[in-house]
Amino acid sequence: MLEAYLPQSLREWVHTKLTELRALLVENGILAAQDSDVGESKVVQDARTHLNSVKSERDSHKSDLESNEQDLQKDYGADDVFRALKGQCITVESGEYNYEHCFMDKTTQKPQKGGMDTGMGYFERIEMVTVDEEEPADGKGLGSGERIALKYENGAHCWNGPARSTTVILACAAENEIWKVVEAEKCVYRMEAGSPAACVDEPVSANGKTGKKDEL
Ligand code: MAN
Repeated sequence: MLEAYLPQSLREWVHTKLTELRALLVENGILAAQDSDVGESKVVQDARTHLNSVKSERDSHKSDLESNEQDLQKDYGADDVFRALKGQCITVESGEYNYEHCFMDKTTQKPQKGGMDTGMGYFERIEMVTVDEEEPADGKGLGSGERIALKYENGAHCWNGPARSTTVILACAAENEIWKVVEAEKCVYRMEAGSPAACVDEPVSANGKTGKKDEL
């Protein structure tokens, strides 16, 4: 290159200067060191590291975005009343078990004597059911009319039977509280529960009454 056309003395001077300049550029991360294993200058390596970290940040935002979008598609009931209760858990003792209901998440049977918990289903959907029951004096019952039912399915498999499932039927009450648990058929559970989230004006049933119970 250039050096070859110069007189010997100048050639040496230029060579020294070029070598110094190259060393300076390498030192400042602008040029890759010639014997570098990576073959990349420090600025290129830094840029690549930065790029990779921004990419992984982007990927995690993307998956957050997707799960939020999916969540927004889910049915959380009229006016999204169950969104605020999601993940909130209530428990009741019944027979040899404690039964837990975690709103919009899952139901669980926990032996009082210790041992393994049994999954009674994961939240699947909201349905409406018609009930007609004598209301106990303390008001802790479903009464009669249309009620919201939270369906939990695909729980632990029942020996010689179906996967456990739970229907949580809600009536309007001041507190979130499980009133009663029954195993209607083997491994098919029904919880009767009170919740302020059931005190909504909708839906209006065929007889024009709302899900609201009279005393509240
Ligand atoms: C456990 C409990 C019961 C269920 C039986 C079925 O004992 O989950 O509720 O009926 O298993 O084998």
